[in-house]
Amino acid sequence: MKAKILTCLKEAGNYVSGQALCEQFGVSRTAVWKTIRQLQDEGWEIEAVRNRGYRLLDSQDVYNQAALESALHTRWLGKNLIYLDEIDSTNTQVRRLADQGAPEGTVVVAEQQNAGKGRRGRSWVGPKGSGIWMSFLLRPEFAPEAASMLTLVAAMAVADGIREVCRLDCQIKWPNDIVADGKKLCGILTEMSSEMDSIHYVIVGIGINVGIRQFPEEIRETATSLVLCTGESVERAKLVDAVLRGWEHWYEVFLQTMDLEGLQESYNSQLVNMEREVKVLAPGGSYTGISHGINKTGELIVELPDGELRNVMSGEVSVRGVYGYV
Ligand code: BTX
Repeated sequence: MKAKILTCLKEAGNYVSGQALCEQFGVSRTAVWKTIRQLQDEGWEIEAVRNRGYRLLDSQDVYNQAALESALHTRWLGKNLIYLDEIDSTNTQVRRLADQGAPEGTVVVAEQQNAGKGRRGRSWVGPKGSGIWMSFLLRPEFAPEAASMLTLVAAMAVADGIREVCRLDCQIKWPNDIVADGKKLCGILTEMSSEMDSIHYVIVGIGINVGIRQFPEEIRETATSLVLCTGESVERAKLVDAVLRGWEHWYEVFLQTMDLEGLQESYNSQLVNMEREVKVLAPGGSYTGISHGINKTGELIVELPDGELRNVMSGEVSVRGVYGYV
């Protein structure tokens, strides 16, 4: 009911009479009034004017179950959406739900993560009120080898979403970071539960720094946020919607060929290190070369000084600019 009334007020963009809301949702005036009060308590600024009705004031960053449900315009992703004030990690929570049989497209969004995960056991800083920390569940039928490409699909979705909602020209740092001003704005963690030749499920976790103004010392040089880059606040529910819609689009493109053929050109055009010298940090040692972008399976093509072309797989390596993070 809350989400429905909110959606109605958002779409109207003007006054909606109490009577119209009663009729549309088949409830009493008191029920409408109570719902409006609840929305106001959650932080929505709703004006109530006698003889005109209710009007939602400009876009506001209210972030909860109703705000997310009313912002969502996806076709299938997030139809089962769970908002939590606090959790260890949204990836871990989706894993728990997956093990209990949650359907494909389940999305978990948290206001705060206390044990956010990065790749290879690293941790992710996810403070309250200042980011989008979310994960979603897929139950694909393709072979486990293809799953590593999904991180790149997610990067496309996030970059599109940020451009649409924040008008910020961000870039992709292969394979899984979104960067702006040469610093990390977003990280993506894809996890999988599988057998030799079949996938039980995949979890795609996305962390976007939205309103963080000060980062812990260790990452101050390499991390940034939307507010630091644009100076403007962001309606997070709107950005969640844009990213999830972006996922639906690019995932469909991916499924047509089961590889990145349809995404490759767009991905490479956004690649921060395209045709630049990069340093590849591999377990067996590091080396430098020129990055020529990804191939259709998502490997980074790096040209070594002797002209040899090497296809670098994500997984164990990190890629840096020769002079720093990008
Ligand atoms: P990564 O391993 O590429 O990056 C992790 C590294 O990034 C850390 O070691 C640290 O140096 C740095 N870092 C930590 N927090 C931040 C931050 N907020 N902004 C910028 N840099 C940071 C990237 O792993 C994958 C991160 C995925 C995070 C999402 S949030 C929702 C979901 N749940 C969850 O537990 N993880 C994912």
